[in-house]
Parts: sequence; C-alpha cells; structure tokens
Amino acid sequence: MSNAIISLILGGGAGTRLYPLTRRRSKPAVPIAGKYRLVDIPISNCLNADMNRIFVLTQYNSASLNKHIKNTYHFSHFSKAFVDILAAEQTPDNPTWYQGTADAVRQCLHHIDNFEFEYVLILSGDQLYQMDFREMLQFHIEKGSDITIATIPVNARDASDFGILKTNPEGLITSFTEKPKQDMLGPWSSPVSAEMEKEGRIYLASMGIYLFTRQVLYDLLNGQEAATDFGKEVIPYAINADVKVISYQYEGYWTDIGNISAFWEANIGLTDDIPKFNLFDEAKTIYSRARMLPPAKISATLNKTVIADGCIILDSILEHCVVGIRTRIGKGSVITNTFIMGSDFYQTLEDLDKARAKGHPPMGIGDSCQIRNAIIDKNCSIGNGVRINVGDRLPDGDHEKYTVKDGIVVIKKGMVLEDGYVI
Ligand code: ADQ
Ligand code: ADP
Repeated sequence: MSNAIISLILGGGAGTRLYPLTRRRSKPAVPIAGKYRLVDIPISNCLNADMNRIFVLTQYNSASLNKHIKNTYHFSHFSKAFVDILAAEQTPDNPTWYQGTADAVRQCLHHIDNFEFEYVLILSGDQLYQMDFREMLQFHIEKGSDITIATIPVNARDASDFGILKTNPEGLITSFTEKPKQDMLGPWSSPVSAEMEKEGRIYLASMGIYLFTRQVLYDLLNGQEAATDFGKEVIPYAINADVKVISYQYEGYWTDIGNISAFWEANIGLTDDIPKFNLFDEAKTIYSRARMLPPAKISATLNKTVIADGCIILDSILEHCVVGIRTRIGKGSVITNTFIMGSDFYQTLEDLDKARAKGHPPMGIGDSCQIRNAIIDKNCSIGNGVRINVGDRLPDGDHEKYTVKDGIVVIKKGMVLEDGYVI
C-alpha cells in the first residue's frame, strides 16, 4: 500500500479568511484543539491509512510550519516514510509562485517523478475529518476510476461555498460547477439518502479530496498549462474530456475550516458530550508534536471544557472552552465558548520581572476576567478584570490588538491587554 500512493497536502493559499490567525503563520500551522496544528489532520489521516510518503505544498509564512513538521514527523531509518515541505520556488522555467491548487501540484511534479507510485492523493490543509483513505483507494481501483473525488451532501446554504456535482446512477460525475450562486442551485440537487434528505442536504459537494491515477494527473496538468485550479478548471475539463471521474460519497463528519466562525465552531464543538470529531479513537489517532509537558494543575470549575497539557488554572469558571498547552488562568474569571490557544513557553521569574517593569501582566489570563465567544491566539497576556465580548454583539472590524469576525473576537498572537481592558 505505502508504495502505491504519494500524498500531496495543499498547504495554502494566503489564508486571508482565517486572518488574523494567519497574520504571521501559514494556514496549516494554525493551532487547533489545544495541542495540534491544522496540518496534523490530513497528515494523520494519511498515516492512519499507511500512506506515509507525504508532501505539504506551501508558499506563505512557512517558518512555523517548517519547524512543526521538522519537530514532529520522524520515521525509522528503515522505512521509506517522510513528511516533507515543498515551498513554492522560483526556477529558470518558472519565475512565479503557485498560481492556484493545480499550479502548485504542477510545479512540484518534478519532485515526485523519481518515486515509485501509481496514485496521487491530493488533500486540502484546512479540513477537519477522519476518513479512511484505504477505502477510497479500494473504491478507486474497483471502479477503474481515473479520478475519484470524495463528495458529501450539503444543504443549500453551504452549497455556494463548494464545487457541486451531479452523477449518473453508477457514480460517474457527469457535471460539475465550482461554487454556484444561490440562484443557480435549482438544477443541481441529487438523490441522497433519506437521512440526508431530512436535513436538507440534497447537493453533492466536492470535499476537495482527489485521488488521481498517476498518468491521468500528468496528462491533465501538462496538457492544460493554463489551468491553475482543480475546482475551477482541471476537474470541469476532465469531466468534459471523458476522463472517468467518479464520486466517492462520504457521510461522516467533515468540515472545511476556512473561515473564523467555522474554525471557532470546529474547536468549540470538541467540548460537546459526543463531539462529531473524535480525538479519542485510537484507530484514528491525530498525531502532533510530543512536547513532554507536565500534567495540568486545576482548581477551577469546569463544564464541558477540554484542557491540554501543562496548564495551570486557578479558581475560575470555564464552560465550553478549549484550553491550549501551557495556559495560565487566574482566580475569579468566567470564560465561556472560548478557544485559548495557549503559550509557546513558560515565563521565567526574570521574564515576569521584565514584563512587570513594562506594566505588562503575566502571560495567560488574569483574575476576575469575563470572556465570551472568543479565540485567544498564542502568547497573549491578559490582565485582571478584562472583559471580552460580554456585551452586545460587536460589529466586524480589524483593530490593533484584535479582530472581530461574525461576532467572534480574535485576540492577535502575543498581544497584551492591560488590567481593565474592555472589548
Ligand atoms: P476551496 O477550499 O475554496 O475549494 P482553494 O481555496 O483552492 O479551494 O483551496 C483548496 C486547498 O488548497 C486549501 O487547503 C488551500 O489552502 C490550498 N491552496 C490554495 N491555493 C494554494 C496555493 N497557491 N498553493 C498551495 N495550496 C493552496 C476547493 C474546491 C471545491 C471544493 C472545496 C472543498 O475547489 O470544489 O468543494 O475545496 O473544501
Ligand atoms: P509549540 O509547542 O506550539 O509547537 P514550540 O514549543 O515550538 O511551540 O515553541 C514555539 C516557539 O516559542 C519556539 O520558536 C521557541 O523557540 C519559542 N520559545 C520557547 N521559549 C521561549 C521563551 N522563553 N521566549 C520566547 N520564545 C520562546
């Protein structure tokens, strides 16, 4: 199996919809669920399927991504496994950066030429799901497919964000439209299971997960030099050119976390009694950097809250929160529906003296704060009595220390909010 597939993870994209989380880092390096980064999801899905030759294609702000991959994915000298980053590079033939998803793959084909493989699995770097790619490969082989696209039923509201397709009864994709406007949706509904129909999920969306037979990918990308994007150009072209493009329908949990509210919901969703994304399934482990942090120390009241390693939480009240590594929270704070990413390091006594001299509170969250519907990026220092988003819904806008999007307040990485600061 591991010799049959090369996986390519599309690492971004400017990630503008995830701003300000992507201000200083690429989208795949954005922290999620308290101790992982976005890119750990597709990488883990590949590793769990024994598909362990993986390239991550990226071009923006890749320093923290490089560090994470280098520090995390180590394999035995006796295996052929690797996770490598392919950053956009200028060459004499190609002076430009990646122009889109298909162009990114085209520009790195020469890096994979010399490997032994029959199929290429192309994945997005910004989706939360746990899918067994072995089943998808089996399906691809059984159907004699040229391209297999993973698909999922979505409702009308979401359909405009995706590539929508129609199939014949054998699952062959007969037509495809990238992100159709709401008033164009009419003819695009498909027959779906009774359960999906009940939820109004009658449009079949591309999950942006493509399995290509090797030669088909080479022929399409080399034959269509002007095509820069899979969804906009390559896939519609392939369908019209009578390439065998087949839908592999998936009905498990899958979410595209391309924007702030989807990102916030995906994280806060982990605090549900039975989260749709299961971090506790050993057959579907999500891998990340092993950090050797101490256990969390807590004297707080916690309700439906996920706490990562190395936290110190005093007598505060937390509800529906995800609390990331090394977070410190003081006394008497009340925090709800908030994702706190945590810190990259613990402050030493000397660091604390320096911070105090500048009038800065210690890193973490102080005493008697009230925080609601927020994302707090790493290494923030939030003083005592700070109030974030506890009043009326705030209008969207970008400010020096924070951004508001869809009513969610995102505190930018490393910001200092002095005692009594109110947002
Ligand atoms: P989108 O997610 O909107 O739609 P796109 O923005 O092209 O498509 O991103 C796909 C993935 O590629 C993302 O992970 C993105 O970060 C990455 N990416 C984008 N540009 C890149 C570049 N220049 N270099 C490297 N990586 C890049 C796609 C399909 C739809 C489908 C949805 C499902 O086009 O048909 O429905 O995915 O989410
Ligand atoms: P993560 O745990 O999120 O993967 P790392 O452990 O890689 O993050 O640390 C993130 C960054 O923080 C690293 O670049 C590390 O060098 C830096 N860092 C660690 N300790 C300190 C410190 N005392 N002051 C400033 N930066 C630090």
